[in-house]
Amino acid sequence: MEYKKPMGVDIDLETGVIPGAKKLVRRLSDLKGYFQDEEAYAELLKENPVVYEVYAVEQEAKDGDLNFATTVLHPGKVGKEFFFTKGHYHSKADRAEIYYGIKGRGGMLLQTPEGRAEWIEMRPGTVVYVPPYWAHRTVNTGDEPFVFLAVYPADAGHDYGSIAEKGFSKLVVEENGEVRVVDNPKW
Ligand code: M6P
Ligand code: ZN
Repeated sequence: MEYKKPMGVDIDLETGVIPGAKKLVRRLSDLKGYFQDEEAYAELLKENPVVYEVYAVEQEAKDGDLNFATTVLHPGKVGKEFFFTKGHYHSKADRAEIYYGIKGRGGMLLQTPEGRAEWIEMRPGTVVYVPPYWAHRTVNTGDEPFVFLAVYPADAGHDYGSIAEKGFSKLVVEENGEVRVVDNPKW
């Protein structure tokens, strides 16, 4: 039997960086078609801000092993809609996931394949359980970076397809200075 070497790493709780992790950067241009307000999108695209960064420590995609990643989701809006991650189902749809809030404010939108959506607020210390089969997207509703940790099966995979096409049945927007979860008119 070959045993893998155990490890411990310290997440920088201010920046969300995991030393030695693989860094992925998503800019606004990577989220084409995701936001409702196309005019506001085109305007902000001139700056093409970084929307989020992911620091991932991933294993071979084998049953039983675990990956973990931090996400640093920057504050911002496209029109009324708060910045969010793309959101995905798992390629192996029955794989669950755990999120843990580290810094900033936001929440998670979850959705079943039938389009039933749930919104869960997250602050530092909040644990969110993503059950099997639920798509999940995080949203920054604050004015500082929203940082969280995710732990997920190494063989879960990311299925972006249907969310990229149709989005979620709910939107998270700012209306009169308040955070509102409203129906997606295009759903
Ligand atoms: C979390 C995890 C990652 C995911 C990342 C960004 O860190 O769920 O697996 O990649 O968020 O989310 P997305 O892939 O939907 O852009
Ligand atoms: Zn996931």
